Amino acid sequence: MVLKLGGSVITVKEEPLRPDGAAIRRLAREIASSGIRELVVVHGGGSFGHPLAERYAIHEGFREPNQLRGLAETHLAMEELNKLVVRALLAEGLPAVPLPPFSCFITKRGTISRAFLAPLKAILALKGIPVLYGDVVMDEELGFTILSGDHIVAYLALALGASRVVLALDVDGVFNRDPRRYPDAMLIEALRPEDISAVEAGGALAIDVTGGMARKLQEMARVALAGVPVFFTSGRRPGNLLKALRGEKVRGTLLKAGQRA
Ligand code: IP8
Repeated sequence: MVLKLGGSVITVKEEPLRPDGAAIRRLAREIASSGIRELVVVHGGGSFGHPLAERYAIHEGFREPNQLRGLAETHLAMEELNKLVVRALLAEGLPAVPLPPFSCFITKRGTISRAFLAPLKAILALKGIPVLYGDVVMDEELGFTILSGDHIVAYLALALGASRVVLALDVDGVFNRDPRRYPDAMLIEALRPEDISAVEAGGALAIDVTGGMARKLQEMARVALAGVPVFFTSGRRPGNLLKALRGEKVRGTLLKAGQRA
């Protein structure tokens, strides 16, 4: 299984470099209680990765030498956050092992073009839990760029033949409108990858997603189309992740090929 811990769940979004220690510890506890051990964890950047990446325009690629400093600082900040996540998992007795994406992926215009998965597979073979994260990466055309945790999740789910993917977000799942702006937004409990392409083509299903969620859905549609179900739930509501990992019923969105919409 591949699990993503959203950056806005494990950090305080409004304050640069501020982790949400309580959330990190609780999520680590829920992972431990789930009993699932064949697992890859990927976490997002939240207030550790994004402000620095933005300040140095890392996602736009190399333009001037000072950006290299930003590349280093963004990576170091992500390593700090990764350290907190790994330590919390270790504290729960889980065999978590940090794995820096900067050292095992190369992208081409932001899409993973080369991957060195031998260390990850070796960790899994020893029943360890690799813990990756959205990171800076070297890019074949741009020089460098940002590799999102979502892209890593999709890539690994397909490359490893995952049985399922769980995303712990700061919202309950996929809504028909942005729930932060519209209190009447409705949660979509079941979604097919075909519905997402229909949305992009201006189709009938009313999903008004913007920014982060739109990109997330595109990444996860690829996964679902390959037959790997993806479940979105809130990592902010205590107990949700535990239930989702156990496959128990919990509020969220199931993105799966072939089901009824
Ligand atoms: O939060 C981005 O990862 P995400 C990480 O999964 C950085 O999009 C370094 C900004």
